[in-house]
Amino acid sequence: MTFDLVANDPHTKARAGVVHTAHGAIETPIFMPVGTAGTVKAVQQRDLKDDVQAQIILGNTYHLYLRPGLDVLQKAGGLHRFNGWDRPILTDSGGYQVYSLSGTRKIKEEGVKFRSHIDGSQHLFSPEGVMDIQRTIGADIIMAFDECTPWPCEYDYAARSLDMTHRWLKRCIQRFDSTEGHYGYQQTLFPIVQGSTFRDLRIKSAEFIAEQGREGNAIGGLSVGEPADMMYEMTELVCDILPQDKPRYLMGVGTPANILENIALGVDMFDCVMPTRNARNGMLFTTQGIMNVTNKKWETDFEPIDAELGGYVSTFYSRSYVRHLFQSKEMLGPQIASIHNLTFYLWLVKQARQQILAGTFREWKEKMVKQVMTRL
Ligand code: PRF
Repeated sequence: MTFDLVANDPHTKARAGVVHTAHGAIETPIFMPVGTAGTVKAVQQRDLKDDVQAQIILGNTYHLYLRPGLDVLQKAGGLHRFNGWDRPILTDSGGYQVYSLSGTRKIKEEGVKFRSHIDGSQHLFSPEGVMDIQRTIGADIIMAFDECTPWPCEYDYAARSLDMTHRWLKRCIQRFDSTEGHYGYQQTLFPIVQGSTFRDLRIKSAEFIAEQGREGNAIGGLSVGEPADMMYEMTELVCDILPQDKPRYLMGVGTPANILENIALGVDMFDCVMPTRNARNGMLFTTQGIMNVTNKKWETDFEPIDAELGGYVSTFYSRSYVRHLFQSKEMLGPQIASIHNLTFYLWLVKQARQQILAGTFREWKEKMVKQVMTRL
């Protein structure tokens, strides 16, 4: 994997770049739709490509390991072959899902013992094991095994957890660098900065991660309940330490405003369940603001969902019709809403990239943050 830094915005720390992977290029800043179980929920791969114009999607080690399991994935020839998505894929390590999803779990130096949320069976995720699993899944970008601390978090806990995450990273690197991909193409390992919302821990972690000299770096442990200003303070601090010439991935962020503010601080890659999860509840993100399409207000609004956005579903279906689909609990409602929201998120980062290239990002961002967060 390589990264070309194409432009630095003159007025903010925003950048435009291109990430090259074995499955093609990704223009940054980019948003990556979340495909937890090997599917971006309710959206076909064809629509992800043609309508949403997704360049890279996510998968989750935790879910894919439990179901369909490694045997199936290995026999399929990896996740790309299994789900038919031939563009880049990134897998998260389970260093987040194992804490949020599994019932009982025990964190030790060796790794994390947990019970499956599906059948209660017992498993151990170790740094080495998680590298091996992500080799079998075959994503282009794989993530280190970390502990995402909850927020708020005692300083002592955050400090001890961070040291363990750093020791785990060393074990991840050791395993990753002594193994090869199963399917004949290169994969790359991103380490993850932690340290909760403590400035000294974040600095220590960013310096440690930078020293590893990997091809890209991630920032974890944010957007876990802390105020947005605190998140921005941490991202800025960390981005100023991480190398300029490597992509920076902020994990699990966020609202359209969060994405624009973090782009301004030097983040290149984002993922979040928000556009798809909220779509399934009838929340639509549009160029003019946020609408709850289930509201009575839209009952006879026959305008398209978002004429300005363009794209097939957003201009073809009316607000009234989508509201009706949600009222009737029709499956097509969540499908249209998911495609629409993802199209909007990909549009937003593409616009951001163009504004960075044109040197007009700062003014545009100030206007857009207000506009896209307006409650319609
Ligand atoms: N670590 C990992 N995955 C994550 C996070 C993290 O800290 C977050 C935090 N927002 C989302 N996904 N491995």
